[in-house]
Amino acid sequence: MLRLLTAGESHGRGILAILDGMPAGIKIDTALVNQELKRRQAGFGRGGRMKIESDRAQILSGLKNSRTLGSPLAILVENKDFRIDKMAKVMCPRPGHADLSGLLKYGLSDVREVLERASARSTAATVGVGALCKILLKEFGIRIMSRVLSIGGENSRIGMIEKIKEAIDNKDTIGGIFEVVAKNVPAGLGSYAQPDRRLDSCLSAGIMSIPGIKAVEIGLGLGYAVSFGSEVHDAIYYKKGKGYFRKTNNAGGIEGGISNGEDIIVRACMKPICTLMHPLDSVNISTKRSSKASTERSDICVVEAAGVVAESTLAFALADALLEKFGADSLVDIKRSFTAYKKRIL
Ligand code: EPS
Repeated sequence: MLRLLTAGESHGRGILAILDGMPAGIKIDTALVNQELKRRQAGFGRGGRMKIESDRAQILSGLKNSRTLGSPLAILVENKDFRIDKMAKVMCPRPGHADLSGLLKYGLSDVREVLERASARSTAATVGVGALCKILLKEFGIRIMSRVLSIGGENSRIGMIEKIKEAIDNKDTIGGIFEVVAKNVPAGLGSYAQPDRRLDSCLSAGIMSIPGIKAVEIGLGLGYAVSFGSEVHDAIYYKKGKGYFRKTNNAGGIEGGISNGEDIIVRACMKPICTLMHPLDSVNISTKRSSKASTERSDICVVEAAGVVAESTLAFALADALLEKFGADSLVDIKRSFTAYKKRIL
C-alpha cells in the first residue's frame, strides 16, 4: 500500500523522502514531525554533527491546509553542513562500514563517494516518514515507543552511562540493544498467505535496514531456543466485551505473521559505530599498502537514536498493514471499516 523512496547525501543539499499511498483526510501537524526529528538527534554519545544540525521537515507536496490529499508526500530535511563538493578524498576504508564493499560494487576510487550516501544521516528521512505514519496510526489509537535496554552489556542506567563515558575517554565507540513497542495494535494485521505479507517479516526488514543493526528479535526471540513449547506459548483466554486475550506475550504480539492483539515487542542490536579514532588496520585503495583506516567526525554511541529510527520503521510497517486490511484511500472510509471489524472480532 505504502511506497517509500529516500534520497540525499550526508553533506549534500539535504535528505529527501517520497511517501506514496497515504490516505486522504489526515491532519498533519508539522510540529509533531519536527519533534520526532529532534528526538533522533538526541542521546548521550552523539557527535559534532548533531551540534551543527537542527533538523526540520519541509513537506513539499501532498497537503492542502495541512490535510493529506491522497497524493504523494514529499519531505525535505535540509543539511546545514552542505559542502560535499569541497570535501577531501578518503583512501583507507573503515572496517565495518560500507566503504570497501561499496567501492568494489560501484567501481569508485574515493571512499567519500560511498560514505556520503551510506550514512546514517539518511535516517532523518526515515524518521520524517515514520512521523507521518505515526500520525495515521494515532487515529486508530496505536502508539509506538522505544527504550535502550543495554549498552556494551550494561543494563543499569548508571552502567550504560559509564560505558559510554569509557568509550569517550578511550576514543572508542560502543553499541547496544534497544526495544520498540507498539501498543493497541488490533489483531489481524499482516498475513500468513505470502512471505512478503507477514507482519514479522515486514517489520524485521524495516528495522534491519537501519545502518548498524546486526540482529532483530520479536518477543522472546532467541529465548525460544532454550524452552519447551509448554513453557513459552501464550495461552488463549476470552472475556465478553474484551474479546480474546493472553496473560503472557512471548510471541511479541505476532503469531503466524499476523498481529494477535497484544503489544508488538521488538528488540534489536546495534553494533558500535565503525569510525574509530584509534583506527584498525586497513589498506590504501590507491597504493594497496597497509595503512590505518581513515577517520571521520562521527558519534560514540547512537543506540538511543537508533531506537527512534526503529519506531519509524515499525510505524511504516504497521501503517502499511493497516491500510492493506482496512482500505487505503480515505481516512473516513478506513475508520468505518476499522470500527466494523473491531465489533466483529469481539
Ligand atoms: C548522522 C550524520 C553523520 C554522522 C552519523 C549520523 O554526520 P557526519 O558524518 O557529518 O558527522 O554523524 O553517521 C554515521 C555515524 C555513519 O556511520 O554513517 C546523522 O544525522 O544521524
